Amino acid sequence: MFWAVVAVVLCLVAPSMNWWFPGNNAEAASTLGTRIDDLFYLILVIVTVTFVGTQIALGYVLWKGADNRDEKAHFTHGSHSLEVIWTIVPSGILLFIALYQMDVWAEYRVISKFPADAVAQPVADVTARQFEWRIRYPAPGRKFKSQADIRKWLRVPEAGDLHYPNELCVPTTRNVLFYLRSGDVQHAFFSPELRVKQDAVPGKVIPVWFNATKRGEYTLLCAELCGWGHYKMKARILAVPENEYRQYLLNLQKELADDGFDEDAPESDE
Ligand SMILES: [Cu+2]
Repeated sequence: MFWAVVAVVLCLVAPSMNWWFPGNNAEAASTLGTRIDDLFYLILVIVTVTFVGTQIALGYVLWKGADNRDEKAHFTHGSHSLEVIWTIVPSGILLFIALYQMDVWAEYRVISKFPADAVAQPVADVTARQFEWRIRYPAPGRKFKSQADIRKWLRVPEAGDLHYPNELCVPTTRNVLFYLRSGDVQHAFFSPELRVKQDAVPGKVIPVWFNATKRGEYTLLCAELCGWGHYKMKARILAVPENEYRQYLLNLQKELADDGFDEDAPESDE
């Protein structure tokens, strides 16, 4: 009884103590993340009902058996019909979960199911390498050049693109898409609060989208052991309102154009 009470109390207080899912009050900070969490909770409910049910059944059998000291225990090699039942029922549950999650999976991974506005205008190109994240944005007010070639996964860096390491800035409440690639070995782009996780595979350019619902600074980690400096691949994702996002790009442009030599010298545009 003690452990059962501890378990229930822990489950109740965990979200507010930040012992549960990453994010404020254990809430996902992206639209799709919320649906991924819903899938998790569905599975959690199924597992909990099964676990509690079997434990109660076990307790009942032990309780009843302890009372009955006269009768000899019944020994059996198994029951064919029971075996059939406990194979078919879990198979049915697994099949149900597999079908039920297909929409979320498709929206998460299949580019033809991505939001069209995100696909039309990728915000960044993210390259993982030992041991950092290299972010490239199109120059403010510009789209990535080879827009028409996106489906062929061909995009060519342009003069004027903005490059910055270990910080990805995106606008909030908008579907944003970036392309993920690796410069060397396999890495994995992981943002726990946004529930975004995608391997960066050498030779592949992989589109990833999300919609950050709240302003915030979110963790970006490498989730694939990629070498001695793997631990150094902690970066961040800044989600800010649209106007601040534009200002961020303008500031970055200014910063990159600054040679840092003489503050009074006139700045060139490119
Ligand atoms: Cu890595």
